[in-house]
Amino acid sequence: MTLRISHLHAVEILDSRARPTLAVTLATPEGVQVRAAVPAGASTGSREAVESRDRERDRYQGQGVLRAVGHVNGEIARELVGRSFPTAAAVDAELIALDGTENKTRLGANAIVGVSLAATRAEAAQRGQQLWQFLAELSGTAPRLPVPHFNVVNGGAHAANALDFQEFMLAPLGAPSMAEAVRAASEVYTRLKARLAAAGHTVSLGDEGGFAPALERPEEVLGELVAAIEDAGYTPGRDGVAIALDPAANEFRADGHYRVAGAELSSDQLIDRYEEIIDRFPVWSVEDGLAEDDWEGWSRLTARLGPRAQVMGDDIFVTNPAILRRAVESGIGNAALIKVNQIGTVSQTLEAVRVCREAGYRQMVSHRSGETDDTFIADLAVGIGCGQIKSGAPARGERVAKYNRLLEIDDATADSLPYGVAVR
Ligand code: 2PG
Ligand code: MG
Repeated sequence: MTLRISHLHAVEILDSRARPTLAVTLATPEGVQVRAAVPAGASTGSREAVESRDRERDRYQGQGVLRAVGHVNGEIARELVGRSFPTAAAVDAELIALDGTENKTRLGANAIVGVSLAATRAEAAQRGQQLWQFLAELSGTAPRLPVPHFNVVNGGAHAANALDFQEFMLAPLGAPSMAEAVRAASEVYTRLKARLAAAGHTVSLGDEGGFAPALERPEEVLGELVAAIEDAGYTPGRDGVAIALDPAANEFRADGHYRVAGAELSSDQLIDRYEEIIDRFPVWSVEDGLAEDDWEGWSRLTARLGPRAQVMGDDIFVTNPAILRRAVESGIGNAALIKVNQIGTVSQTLEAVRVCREAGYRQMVSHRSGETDDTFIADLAVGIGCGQIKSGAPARGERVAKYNRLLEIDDATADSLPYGVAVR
């Protein structure tokens, strides 16, 4: 099979946070037409592939992406249109070579990832396969429906409240199916809203569709979550609905300390705090518990929490195969968040997944806080068979688009795919 590109075009559109991003369309002479839209983060790791922003102050406060759009429609289209590639991975290799920088700074990671996502979709369509089936073949894994992790309370860089921890997620580990997981999340979300409103809190939403109450201490939020799970008739814990945290500690690290609810904590004091939290609440996964530059802290974090919980790296690993290899050697973390736009191409993302798999690290596919209607990550999660995804709350169109795609994959496969976290 060859992938011939007859048309490639980018346009500046908006993401869910009113910031510009790109949509890319790609067509082949055989009549395949696909589209991909690019997400963007707010709490980013310093070693992520670098997106291109116009920096023209009088236009979108400098956040425009017309230069990235121009790169797709100019240099990249000139290079790719009219050519045949053996695979979408060969298109990725071409993009990486054309950019020529370590972090995709020249053409922009947002331009490159848009083309990479579109090329992957096009190859799947050309082969007459569902995207998840094609990705499963590429990564050599048995497809699986992932446990969705619903971010129902937002703090940190995703909300204007005083909560330092960024994400409090519901993880229906004990649900019998994708449909029941979505149902549990919706029911708990509704109960949580009622509880917060009854306690006099605002029920306005953060960037990922979770509530953003004026609570400060993470333990207070966890107490509300456990109560809401029970109110909705579910069992808090791994047999029912568990909880996952993404404190995103980069964002509250200052002068070698961590600031949590007004207290200044050392790495070890923060690890103590996580241990107490895991003792008291059904928290099964902690992402970015410490900052990306605190590797020594991370090795103690992994040793102490690892036997009891998933120790997930996001900003520290940035879906980068080389960084992941170093982390594996140093025993940092036992799971990795997977975000295509952190590394910038689908093939490098699949390489990061391979590194994790070989090392016995679990993976969770993730959205970004700035999203679109694109559902690529739902298929990616099914295809790589990792059994975990996070895509925000069970509310707001750009978040539920991914969960709805998972429900449709489940239906289309007549419940034949297993549901649940992959045993590594
Ligand atoms: C995270 C992500 C997604 P952002 O930290 O895991 O939830 O946030 O996209 O802002 O980096
Ligand atoms: Mg994170």
